[in-house]
Amino acid sequence: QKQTALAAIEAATTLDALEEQRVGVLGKKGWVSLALKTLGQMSPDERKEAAPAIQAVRGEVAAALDAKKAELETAALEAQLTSETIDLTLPAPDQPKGSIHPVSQVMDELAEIFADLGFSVATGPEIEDDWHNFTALNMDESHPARAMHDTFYFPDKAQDGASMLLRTHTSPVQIRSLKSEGAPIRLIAPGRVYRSDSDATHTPMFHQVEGLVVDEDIHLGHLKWTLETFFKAFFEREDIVLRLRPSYFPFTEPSVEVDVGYSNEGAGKEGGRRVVGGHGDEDGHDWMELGGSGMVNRRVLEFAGIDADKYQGFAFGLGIDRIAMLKYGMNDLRAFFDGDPRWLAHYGFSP
Ligand code: FA5
Repeated sequence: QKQTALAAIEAATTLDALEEQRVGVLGKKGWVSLALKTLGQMSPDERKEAAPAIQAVRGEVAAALDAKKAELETAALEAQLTSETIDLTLPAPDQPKGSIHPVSQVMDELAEIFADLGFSVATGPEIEDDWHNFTALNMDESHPARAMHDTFYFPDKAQDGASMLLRTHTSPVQIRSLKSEGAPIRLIAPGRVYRSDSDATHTPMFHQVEGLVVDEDIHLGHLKWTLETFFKAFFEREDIVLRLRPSYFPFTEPSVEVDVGYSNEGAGKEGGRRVVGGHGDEDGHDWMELGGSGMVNRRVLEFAGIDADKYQGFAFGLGIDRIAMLKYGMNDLRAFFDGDPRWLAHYGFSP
């Protein structure tokens, strides 16, 4: 029996088979264990002889089991190491990668261009009070322009009684920066703004970049040059033309709407950069309204504590999402904020 067991142990090729042998020999019902139990019925003389013999067999089998177990474990480890070898010459599997959202990309691009023109970047709170968003921008409580902003108000007033809202434009940053830094000043203020509004070119949350220059002897020519220089750099095209249309904002006087025109002759051949909201005209231009601007109303300078006899300024507010649509050829603004990974994979920028 011992020889059979030792042979079986030697022949075992897996740890499971080895365990089966151990149970068969040394387990509760294994034959060595059963033999040990018979000792009780033996006479003392018989027992004296049998006991060491059984123990010897037990020891021999146990030693064989241990040796084989160690051998099989080493073999298993070696097999594992061989199978897990890393082949450095194989191409790496594709990992899903994040990308930079077109809005973030455009914000970076425009901050860089304006930095070259000497503009610093300012920020302000998205939860704003009524005074900074409207009143100080020359829109008092009864001003009809307030109604045009489709404002999200908070139901509760602030401790000081102020009505709180989600800012409807980046223009309140003009007031905050003028109050904290005074004149002269030259800044842009990119950020999120909110209006209850939604279609292909309007979303309830969107992005604007405010621009503000206040200094002595600033005039409309400075505004036009700045916007033209910015858009040529941003669109990387010399044939960009600006159209400043007379308009009205309570916080600028005079006020102009900024349309960007780009030649649609070339656009057709190059595969086109026509965008929803653009409209062509006879001299071969497509136009897209990108923002509002004008000379800062002296009432606004006064609200911000600036000497309006000494200083003048210009300001503009551009829709960042719209200029992104125009540059990168997207046609539905709502897709910007759906978070669809396929859209991001297509339009996103590699980090
Ligand atoms: C303003 O918000 C003014 N604060 C701009 C301004 C600043 C004028 C400084 C003068 C001086 P307006 O409401 O027109 O103006 O918005 C400016 C631009 O934001 C629009 O031309 C458009 O490009 C963009 N815009 C407006 N509403 C939305 C919207 N719901 N979704 C996406 N873009 C929008």
